[in-house]
Amino acid sequence: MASTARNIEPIFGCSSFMTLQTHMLADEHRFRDANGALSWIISALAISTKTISARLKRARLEDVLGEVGRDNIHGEHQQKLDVIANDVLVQVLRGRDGVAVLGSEEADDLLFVNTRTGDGDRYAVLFDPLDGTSNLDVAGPVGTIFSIFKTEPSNVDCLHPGAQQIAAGYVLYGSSTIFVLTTGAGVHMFVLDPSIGAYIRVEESICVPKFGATYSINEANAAGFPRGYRRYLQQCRDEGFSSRYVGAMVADVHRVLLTGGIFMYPPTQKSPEGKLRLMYEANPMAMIIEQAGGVATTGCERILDLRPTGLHQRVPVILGSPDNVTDLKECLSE
Ligand code: P6P
Repeated sequence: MASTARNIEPIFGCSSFMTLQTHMLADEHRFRDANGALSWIISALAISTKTISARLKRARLEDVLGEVGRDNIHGEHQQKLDVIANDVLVQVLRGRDGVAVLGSEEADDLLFVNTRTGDGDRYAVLFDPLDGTSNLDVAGPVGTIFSIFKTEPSNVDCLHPGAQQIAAGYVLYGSSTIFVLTTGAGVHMFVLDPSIGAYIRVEESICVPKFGATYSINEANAAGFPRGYRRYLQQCRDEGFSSRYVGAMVADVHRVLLTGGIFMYPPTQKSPEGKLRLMYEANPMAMIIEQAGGVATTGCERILDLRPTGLHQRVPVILGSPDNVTDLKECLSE
């Protein structure tokens, strides 16, 4: 008696149940010479960020909030969780064969972990292990940002323009833990299901809305902004925009990715070059926003075209919907 195939209920409300791991295995086929090294690195980022997410949720219970008592290379007070997140990422990533070089916001210099030449591709992984840590003590959102380049161990600086990134993304530790990834073929979003310990794909090929009536900027620095920014902000207020600013780039840019609008960190009196770092904040977020159809610029040039001068170089950052960035650039050019 032939059984009739009954309708199988969608799992997690998704008709095609896909984890981050199965997404990467399927994605590999796009790379002719894929040998799994990139998937193995994304897998390392997955297990690392699951570990970080768990530590964050227990931070106050385990008394790991607050400062370590020393500053990083940027003169910023290192938080205990900055160091914990950095150490988790370094320990897991250095164990993956394809990783040749690591660069972290929390480390002065590049870390060469596997200079063996010969078989297989080699990658540099640059990251901000925990971005927005001033939010930690008040249980606000924070994130991990990563940028992946192909490289040769012999190429000492590993500092390439962002347009050469092979992959980029971030993990937002907020009301849920969200992994957003691009490998150059669109932007895809995964949500951590703690009950099974897996990142489940919930959206593919995300597109930034063409326009959004929300701007995100630290207006406390307005006195030091170039005049065109102040003119644009007044225009937004006159047009009834909402202002949303969390103080964690991952959270503020994630809002732009999903609902449109514009995120800006302009030059300020305190940071004339801008505050955000090119290699592990601006570049990866620029790849994500451009892959989703948005615009990523310093106000003068495309972020992904910049030729880096150092691992911790700072740049002005504008990430947003095409129409919003066009309006801002008109104000900047007046
Ligand atoms: P401010 C966090 O310290 C960070 O690097 C980004 O995540 C965030 O967008 C920015 O700095 C916030 O800086 O000066 O507004 O506190």
